[in-house]
Amino acid sequence: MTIDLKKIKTGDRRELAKAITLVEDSRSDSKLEVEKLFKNIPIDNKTIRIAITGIPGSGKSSLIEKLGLYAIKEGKKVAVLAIDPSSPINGGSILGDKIRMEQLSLEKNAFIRPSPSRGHLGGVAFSTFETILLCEYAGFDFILIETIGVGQSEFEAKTLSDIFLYLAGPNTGDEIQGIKRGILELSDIIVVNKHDGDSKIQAEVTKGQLENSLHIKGIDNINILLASAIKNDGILEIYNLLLSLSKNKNFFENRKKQVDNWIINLTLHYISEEMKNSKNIKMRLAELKDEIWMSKKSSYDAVKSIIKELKKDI
Ligand SMILES: Nc1nc2c(ncn2[C@@H]2O[C@H](COP(=O)(O)OP(=O)(O)OP(=O)(O)O)[C@@H](O)[C@H]2O)c(=O)[nH]1
Ligand SMILES: [Mg+2]
Repeated sequence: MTIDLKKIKTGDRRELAKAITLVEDSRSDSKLEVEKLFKNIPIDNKTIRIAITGIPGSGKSSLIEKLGLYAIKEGKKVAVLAIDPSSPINGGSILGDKIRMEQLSLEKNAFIRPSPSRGHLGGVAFSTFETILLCEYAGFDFILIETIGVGQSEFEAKTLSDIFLYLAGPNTGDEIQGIKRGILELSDIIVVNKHDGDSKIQAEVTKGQLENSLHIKGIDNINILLASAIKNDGILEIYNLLLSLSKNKNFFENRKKQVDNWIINLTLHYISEEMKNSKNIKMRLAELKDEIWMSKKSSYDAVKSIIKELKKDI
């Protein structure tokens, strides 16, 4: 599969989708194509990458749709991506089916891409990063990444984004108890959604509880806002806050970290592929297994010897 970058640059969606499929494909001949592709894709630092996480049902997709529509009105081009860590393991996608976003998907300045339906373990993060770069190359400047709170996906999303938004529901203290350790602290913005109808007061209570729980931890630099995605309430405030946070002085430092992370993940991927495909290592492993089994070698010595073999190969 060859990709025509000029087509992507001039707004050809099918070509962009083709390139993303290639990036998600772990076969080594695809990786060679991807390698060629990224020789010609510059890194664009004029965009904003926002990760949105929160427990299932808190309204992430609903909020993303409204934020996306607002950003388009403000002249942005919006890409919505999903990270779903369940997909590489079971070949399915929890999130993929759920990000329908009917209104947003009708917009010509929106591009919605469900999570990779297959992929390599540990590769979701770097293939998503490459997808971000491709979308930016295609002119999308407002990148929204939805992730569910499974496995390491929020932490991966953090390494891919400039701004981390945690979306809470008005679910009383139970939800706060249940939030994975460290997630609130990673956030730049916390939004308590469903600030409407019967849950309006509860959303305000939740906001107060979140403020308290952060205050107790000595954290006072996280913005907590109320919103109603359904009623399109509070979207303007969130949008403005996102824009002002993106002008933060740490922006470039954070972007450099994102690239570092990409390179490290890519390197690990290449090393593991090299190991899987190397006949020498397979042979050496077979010998070592016996030696360890008979206590002639320690496992650590075996690892060193595999690394030596790998160095020869590379
Ligand atoms: N009352 C109210 N309901 C909302 C609001 N936002 C979303 N919902 C409802 O909450 C449910 C879940 O919304 P989604 O946007 O799919 O939530 P999600 O967080 O993306 O869910 P998952 O992708 O399953 O994790 C839907 O029934 C929405 O209609 C809101 O602001 N107010
Ligand atoms: Mg969703």
